[in-house]
Amino acid sequence: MIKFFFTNFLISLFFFISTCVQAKDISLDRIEVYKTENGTFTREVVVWLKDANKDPLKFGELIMTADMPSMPMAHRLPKVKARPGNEDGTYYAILPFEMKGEWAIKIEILKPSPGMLVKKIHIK
Ligand SMILES: [Cu+2]
Repeated sequence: MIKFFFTNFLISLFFFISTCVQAKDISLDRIEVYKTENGTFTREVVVWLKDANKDPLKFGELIMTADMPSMPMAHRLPKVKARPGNEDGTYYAILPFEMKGEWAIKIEILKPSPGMLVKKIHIK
């Protein structure tokens, strides 16, 4: 009887964990753009990501890039792997924007579940 309950518990736990991992609702809580020492329009982009439970997204793997909505195909920024910051849920990437104006930041989530977030920002 105990074994039966234990097995049942393990099965429920497994389903609970797998549902959590597969949840796709990772959200962008905040984005900040900081000047750097390199190129005129090179900026450090910091994002605050939240998981499905609205907690800071830990152990995420993501790639960031950007383009200008007003100039399709004109720019080809590299795809930069973001590094996690000290604060939970923060990820950093340095992007070499090429001019002033409105840019769309594309955040491609690789882990915990694939997804794409896009946020428009202004480079001054
Ligand atoms: Cu442009």
